[in-house]
Amino acid sequence: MRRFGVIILLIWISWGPVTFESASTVGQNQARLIAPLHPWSVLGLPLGDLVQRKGEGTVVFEENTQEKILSRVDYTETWFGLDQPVKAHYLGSTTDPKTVQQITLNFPAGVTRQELIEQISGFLGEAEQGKSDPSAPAKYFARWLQKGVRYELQDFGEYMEMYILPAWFSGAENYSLPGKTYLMQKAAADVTGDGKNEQVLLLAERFEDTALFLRHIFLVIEDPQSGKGICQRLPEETDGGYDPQMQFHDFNGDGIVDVFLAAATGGSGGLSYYHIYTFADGKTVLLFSTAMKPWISVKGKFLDGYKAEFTIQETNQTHTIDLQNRRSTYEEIKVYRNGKLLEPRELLWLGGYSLITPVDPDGDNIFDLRVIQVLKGVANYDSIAEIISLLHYQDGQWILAKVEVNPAGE
Ligand SMILES: [Ca+2]
Ligand SMILES: [Ca+2]
Repeated sequence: MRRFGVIILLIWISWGPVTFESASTVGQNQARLIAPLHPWSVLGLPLGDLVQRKGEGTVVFEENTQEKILSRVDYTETWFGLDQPVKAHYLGSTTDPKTVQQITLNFPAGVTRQELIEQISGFLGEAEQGKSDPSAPAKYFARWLQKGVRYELQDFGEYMEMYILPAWFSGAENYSLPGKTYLMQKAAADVTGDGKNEQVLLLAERFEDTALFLRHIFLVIEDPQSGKGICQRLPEETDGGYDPQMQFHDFNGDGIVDVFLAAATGGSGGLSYYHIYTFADGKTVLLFSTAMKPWISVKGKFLDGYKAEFTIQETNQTHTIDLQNRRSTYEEIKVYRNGKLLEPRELLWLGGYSLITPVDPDGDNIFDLRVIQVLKGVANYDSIAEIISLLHYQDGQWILAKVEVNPAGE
């Protein structure tokens, strides 16, 4: 069987020590790595850059009368936290410069299909799986979609392979979207309220093939029968971000699930954009966005004795925070001298959103928003208090239901 579909000449070259990069380019929350380099940042990368970043590998050149063209690089490396290393082939495109267009994994013998699918699902979520078409060479398949990357496992009986490819959205032209639109997440949910599920697709356009920051994020709501649908682009000023995700909850209490969207902005403060759309009765309404009016406003200042005082306008409550634990820093950067403020200084309230979580405190299946914002002291790095508010949707508007203050880091 032709596994790679191209005639290749293998040449073994060593490039020095293997370097495994940290996950910092992918996202800090991913405690366990899918692979040494996440496919999302590798697919589309020039092969030469891949070798530079990953170091030693087995380099495969295409046969050509004039020159040797790098067409593939192989590494033996850890994937999906498996005990045994996996043979990973990074296949180059036919275009110039050659970029990684597919990663093929050969799994070691000794792992059963069920074990493997279970292990991978721990990283990628539940698989779509089943027996392959009788005409296909493989016996069984399992597929995952995660973060704009498709993973397709094929069990050929004697061996198992996985093909990893960019998850291009096949219907881009139906909605006048760019050809390179990624499918980030898909779900079936009745967002219109007619009792039938729609196909809800979270799509994104990148600045370039390996850019981590997404240029635009879109939602497509499709009727799975007719394939017809609508495409909703997020509001232009907040339609970019990293790692967008959607959830389905009813926020406005009409009994129909709404679409909650989160995307990190990647700023130094670790902020995110949030949106909620409702598609009830076929009408698209933006129910919530972090660009809407600020829900709370905070004003405060430093006080003598390493303290700060601030007032939340909406609750008209004043809070005092003890800042003794950072006295040496404040003395060093000349905010205080011997506990005395050198000059009047206000606290920084930037109003950005650190985290918004859908919550249902009373269990009535109508969700509220738990909103965390951070009050800063002398600079963005100096978080002094977390302001946690609860927003509840009622009679066509969001109402501030509760506000809590916690010293930062506690
Ligand atoms: Ca529906
Ligand atoms: Ca609703």
